[in-house]
Amino acid sequence: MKTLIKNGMIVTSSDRYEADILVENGKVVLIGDSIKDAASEVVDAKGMYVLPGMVDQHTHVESPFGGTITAPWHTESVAAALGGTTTIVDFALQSRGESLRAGVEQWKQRAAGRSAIDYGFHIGVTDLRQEVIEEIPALVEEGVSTLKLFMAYKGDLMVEDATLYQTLDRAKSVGALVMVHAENGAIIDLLQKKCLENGQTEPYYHAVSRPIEVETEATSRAISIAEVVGAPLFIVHVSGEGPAQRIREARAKGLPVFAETCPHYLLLTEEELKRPGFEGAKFVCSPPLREEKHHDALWKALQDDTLQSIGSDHCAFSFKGQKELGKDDFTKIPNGGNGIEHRFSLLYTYGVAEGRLSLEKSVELLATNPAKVMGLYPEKGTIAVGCDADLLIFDPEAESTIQFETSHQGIDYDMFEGFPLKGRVKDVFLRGKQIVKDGAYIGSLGDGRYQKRKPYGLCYK
Ligand code: DUC
Ligand code: ZN
Ligand code: ZN
Repeated sequence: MKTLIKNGMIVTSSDRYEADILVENGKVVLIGDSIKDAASEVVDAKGMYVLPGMVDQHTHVESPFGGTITAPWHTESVAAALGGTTTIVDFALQSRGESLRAGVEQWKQRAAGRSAIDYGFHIGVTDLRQEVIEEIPALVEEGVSTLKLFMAYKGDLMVEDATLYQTLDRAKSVGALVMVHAENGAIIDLLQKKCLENGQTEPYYHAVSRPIEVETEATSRAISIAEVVGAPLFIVHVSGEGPAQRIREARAKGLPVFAETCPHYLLLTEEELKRPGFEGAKFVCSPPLREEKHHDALWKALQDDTLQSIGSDHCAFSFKGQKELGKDDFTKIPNGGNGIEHRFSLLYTYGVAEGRLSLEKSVELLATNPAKVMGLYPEKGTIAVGCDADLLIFDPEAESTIQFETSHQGIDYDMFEGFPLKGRVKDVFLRGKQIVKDGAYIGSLGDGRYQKRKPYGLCYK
């Protein structure tokens, strides 16, 4: 099956030009002017941007977390597809007492035959024993080339500094990249207890008990430990100025430190947590939303390459029955929000259309760099002859507003409710197969394939 996409404006992280794209057997086989191929199905992209399928390196789909489970593959992968994302790297989690491999196997089984888009897995390490350390090389061979450690969630997911050191050391020897959730779990634990002792149980105290200084400190500590080991490091979900500045300084020293932020840290503030009627719980995620002044700091950090990518940290719980678990105690509210569906459109609207980022830069942040850092490049993350035909046709003229009723994520609210959007994801191709047509999902669950990821990616540079 051949497909010819004609007359579109192709935009990659480095180029912008009008050309036709010929797709065959799931790959881009030719890019050029006025391509003629009688055997092809023709799609006219006149007046549209043709972009690489977006890569979201930070999702939690159908994941046990905070005493409940996030929204499932069959809804979240379709929502991602409709938003122009063709590959996610999802967080598998090790259970205490179990192997890393068992965690990855569980996640593979859940996704198999139920994903609309391609997927890979990180493994979240929670229980590092000697035999677990010894699993790392085999996992890298299987394409799980990133590990995540939590410096927060004392008594549950949190690991000690020695564990971080040991993991970095073993990972480095086989080209795996360690990712950290950088917040000081011990101090958060103290501050949470203090709030509860004072009767401060509402969602806003989630933010009070996790001030940005605990993130700044843990970011600094993780960077120092990685420096001692001589290993690269990836810092997830950077929420504001302090941690961004520590990362900037590390990179200026030449350290291989990489980092992301997320749409909610760029566009929402901690004021949301004060919504009446426990509605603030919808905005409880970790690190917490910050004061508005941090938005500018994060846009600047994206512009000056302190942060290399924007992941959604999609970790979606419904308000009813899930967020409500913390009705009388904010520490019991499951941490996480949504973003898998509208990540690209939000960044196009508030980044590109508002003049903060060029379209090329946003492709870099949402597709090319995630693919590079996650070891998926060049098959994913760009448009070039030989790469996977993961393509997104984007209509820059359309306008809409985010509404829970018209969103596809499997939860009962949307954190970005009421946000106006510019542009629209019109068509999406996954390895040459059209899965979104004129804004409607036409693919099948099971189109998505597991992606074996290469070690290191961008970190090699
Ligand atoms: N960390 C994440 O990366 N996602 C959800 C919650 C969290 O703490
Ligand atoms: Zn985290
Ligand atoms: Zn996350």
